[in-house]
Amino acid sequence: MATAATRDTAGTTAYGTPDATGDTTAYQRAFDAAVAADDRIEPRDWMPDAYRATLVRQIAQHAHSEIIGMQPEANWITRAPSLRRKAILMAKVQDEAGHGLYLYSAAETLGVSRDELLDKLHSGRQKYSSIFNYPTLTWADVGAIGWLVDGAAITNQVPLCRCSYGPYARAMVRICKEESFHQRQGYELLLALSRGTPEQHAMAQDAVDRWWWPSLMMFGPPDDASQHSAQSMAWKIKRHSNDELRQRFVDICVPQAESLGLTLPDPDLKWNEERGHHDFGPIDWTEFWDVLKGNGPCNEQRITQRRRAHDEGAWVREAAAAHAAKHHGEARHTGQTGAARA
Ligand code: FAQ
Repeated sequence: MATAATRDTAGTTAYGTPDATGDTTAYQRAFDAAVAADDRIEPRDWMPDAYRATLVRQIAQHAHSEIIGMQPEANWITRAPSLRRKAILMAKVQDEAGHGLYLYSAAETLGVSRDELLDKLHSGRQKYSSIFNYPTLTWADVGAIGWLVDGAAITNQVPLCRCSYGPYARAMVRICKEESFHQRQGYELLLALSRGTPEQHAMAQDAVDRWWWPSLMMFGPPDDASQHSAQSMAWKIKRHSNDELRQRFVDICVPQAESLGLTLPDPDLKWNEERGHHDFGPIDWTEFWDVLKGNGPCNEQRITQRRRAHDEGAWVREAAAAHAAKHHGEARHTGQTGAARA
């Protein structure tokens, strides 16, 4: 029978694997205690199967969102209005690819392969964020994505830096730093347009009008329809409910919209003194569930483009694997490690 968990020299807790009898009771107790104590669960620790499955589901969906999320903005790289804006946008889109890589790596620590996850994305068995199924019609949409979409992503993801699963939490620290940069770039872009010509101001307002409601949907269904929230919060994967984070985001955006000189497209938006929060109008959840079912304006386009990029990139992956194998063979032959070669 397994005994209590032990602490290693780095101060993390090691929970091992159940003994030959398969009895997991002691491990379950140690896992529960670690979660209660705000310890991190690490890849080699024992964890309940459902905890592992939930993490794979959420991290994979998050990773897929990052790489699919490159498409709407990449659409504007060749048409950015100046070299400065083009360089900034290229760096941002590249950052999103990097976020996808950190997250796929975090998912791999749970025993799934990247190929398997990509296959599930391409065959529609795993989701990506609803927000990326909306089109980027004008240059101002790049600003609205930075301000609102990255802003919503940060609001959701800062608490994930305290997620109970170590590799996910650590990936989120760096991602959040980069996302806050992205959010500011979107805000600055919209500010320039808002203070520009009447046509530019109108373009910025139109983009905010179109992206506001889908951004609120990014936080997921309302709490009473969120099937996973209660368990994910008990496991400290999620630290706040979907509605709590959505409310936080609305409260952050209202004064920022005022500074931008733009209006949020919600006639019901008003400060509620008693609650200490802004009230806001009803969200069209029919639209949200419809987008999740694949019927958003760009679902088809996004996944087709994603599959094409994957197929066309096959030779790059093969060449990289052959290169790595060759160097691995050389290192073995000469007895050099990677660090010694460098
Ligand atoms: N879109 O029970 P819940 C970004 C699904 S990153 C699509 O409440 P949960 C960076 C949900 O999966 C944006 N599906 O689920 C960037 C579940 O279905 P399932 C992505 C959604 O997991 C910026 C069902 O509905 N961020 O933007 C959505 O407890 C700019 C029931 O929902 C993350 O993924 C949705 N919006 O809470 C990149 C953050 N909402 O899986 C490029 C991490 C819900 O059973 C440019 N994820 N569903 O088939 C999370 O925090 C959570 O997974 C939630 C959903 C909050 C998204």
